Amino acid sequence: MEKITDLKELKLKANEIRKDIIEMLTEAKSGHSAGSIGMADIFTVLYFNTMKYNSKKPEWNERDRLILSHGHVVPVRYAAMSKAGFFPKEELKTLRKLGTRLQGHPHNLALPGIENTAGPLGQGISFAAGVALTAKMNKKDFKVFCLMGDGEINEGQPWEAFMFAAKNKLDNLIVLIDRNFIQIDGNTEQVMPLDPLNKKFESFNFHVIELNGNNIQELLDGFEKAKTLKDKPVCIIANTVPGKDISFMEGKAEWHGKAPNLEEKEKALIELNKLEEKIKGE
Ligand SMILES: Cc1ncc(C[n+]2csc(CCOP(=O)(O)OP(=O)(O)O)c2C)c(N)n1
Ligand SMILES: [Mg+2]
Repeated sequence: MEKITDLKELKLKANEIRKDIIEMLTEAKSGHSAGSIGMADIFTVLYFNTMKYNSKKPEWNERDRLILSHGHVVPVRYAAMSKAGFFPKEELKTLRKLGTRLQGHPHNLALPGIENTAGPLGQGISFAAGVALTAKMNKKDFKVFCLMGDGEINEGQPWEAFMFAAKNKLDNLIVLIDRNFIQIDGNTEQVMPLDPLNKKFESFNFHVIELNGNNIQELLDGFEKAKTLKDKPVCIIANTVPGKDISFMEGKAEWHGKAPNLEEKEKALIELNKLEEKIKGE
């Protein structure tokens, strides 16, 4: 993998990923914009700094496992994976098309590098806990990263998996909650309040790290710290802005499951291109 430490370079990558997501979703005419765009910084740091993997040998046994539990944000993963060399950028255009490897929800048998099939919320974490336990039993030292939506943990199943992970002291498991305060029906605190989320995880015997999930430096530091913590699984509560850097999308639950039309695509790309110039000038 390509390990990038330069902040500016990482910021530019995240911006490119956001542009790719906009292009892909507009072409597909459907998909989940807000969550995917909001997680661009997280995926940038994971794929270009934090995780160990080999995009030319996706099955390499020592790789870190990235398990995406809220599968609907997979466009951000595809955009990062194509940049990391798993498949050509051209293929991004096939998102959600008939017969594609880039399904609207991830299909692990379709695309090498995708660890789990997802779509039904709440399940990826159970799989991730199983992988982490197996790694411990086999004395493997890779990490298991499990990314989850905040609305996703309205489901009961994750809490069973969290108890299981704590019981088994799975300190090789790093759960990241995309705390963007939106879900399909609106604001998370109105639909099903989660706060105080940090206290919930502490009481479930997790180490808890809270950070700004749109701040590259905080993400770099947070993941490095998470890798060193012992005896308990780790939960990173990553506060993000859904639709980040696209003015008409930021913070809006209506963009949870909607794709931009052609006009909205142009507007978004103008904003992201301006931001690119700004980052270059920093
Ligand atoms: C078991 C299950 N129930 C319902 C859905 C429909 N659904 C898809 S995404 C979503 C909202 C999830 O919220 P969150 O995890 O916060 O994602 P975000 O809106 O932030 O992208 C729902 C209810 C589903 N995919 N699986
Ligand atoms: Mg959410």
